[in-house]
Amino acid sequence: MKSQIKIRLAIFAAVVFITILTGQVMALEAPTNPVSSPEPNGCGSDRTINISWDAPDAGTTGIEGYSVFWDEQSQTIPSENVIVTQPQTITCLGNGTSHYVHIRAKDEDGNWSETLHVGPFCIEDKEYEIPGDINDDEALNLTDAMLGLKLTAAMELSNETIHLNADVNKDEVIGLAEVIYILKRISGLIFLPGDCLRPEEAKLGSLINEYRQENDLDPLLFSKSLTQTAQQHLIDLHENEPEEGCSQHSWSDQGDWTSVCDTGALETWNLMQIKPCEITYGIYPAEGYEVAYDNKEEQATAEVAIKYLTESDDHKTVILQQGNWSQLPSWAVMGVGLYEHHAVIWFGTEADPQGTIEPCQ
Ligand SMILES: [Ca+2]
Ligand SMILES: [Ca+2]
Repeated sequence: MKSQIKIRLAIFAAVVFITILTGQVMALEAPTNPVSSPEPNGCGSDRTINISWDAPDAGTTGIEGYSVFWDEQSQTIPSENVIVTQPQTITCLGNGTSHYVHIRAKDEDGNWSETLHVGPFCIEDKEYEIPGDINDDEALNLTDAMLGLKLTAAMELSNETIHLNADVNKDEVIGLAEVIYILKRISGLIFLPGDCLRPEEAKLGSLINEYRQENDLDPLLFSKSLTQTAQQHLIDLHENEPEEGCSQHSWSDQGDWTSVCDTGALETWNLMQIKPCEITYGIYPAEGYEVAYDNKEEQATAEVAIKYLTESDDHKTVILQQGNWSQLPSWAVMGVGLYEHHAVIWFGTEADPQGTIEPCQ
């Protein structure tokens, strides 16, 4: 009898032990070995952060994906939403000394792991250089043109600083090319992305707002940062046509931004959404969302673009913020670009620190 009790106790103890052991195996540890470029704990002007990590050991169960969240706290637990399916993410950060990323994994049984915290990342303002600003006083005006003329004529200079980064045609000489550029720019003959809205762009923006109002939505402010993003994207699309298989939401490797070939995959969305941050050097750090029209045969117009965009379900759900888009906060601002064969509109949920953009004079 005693030996039977002993055996039962032994079996009971074994079951308890196995349960504890199984429980320990089941708990999903945090992801490990974060590798980032740039690395944390330094301060720099490189605001696009590429970070990868190792998946936690989930035994025979696979990892479904990861929730990733950035903020300026060191111990935040991200919400239970799979943001990326691969152990890698790229983001663009605004200025600040204590950005942290928080990453947790979800296995295919629906269990969420502990959280990996990485940081702090510190982003300092990169000095923005105005093309043609020969005396480097952060303004472009006739003083720069006069200085350029003096240099062209090899006249003697009186104590003026010459800023070699003002070279607009990259021939390592400050001369007539810069003078012509400066004069055209200050007389409104050359526009840079984000300067102003051209007539067809203003018209397309108004048509978007009319369409929203017909659908009981508020009209949106024309944002300088998002228009800068839209106009920059159009120049890129026009000069560097995306390769076959890459959509019109793609960006080339010919600019000061992260290139992306959009194939519709979740992972590439992220790289498009950070473009307002990359293009404005962090002034508009929030994400942006784009709809695009293109027609290789004809010059784009506001009338044709609005017809196409509002007759396509994929596009009108973005403009009217329906479907999955309704889960985001309401659109607060938009940016409009129309150039050659393309038109793009960007939407953002955050107000623009750069404010609104005016029609070109
Ligand atoms: Ca100047
Ligand atoms: Ca030059």
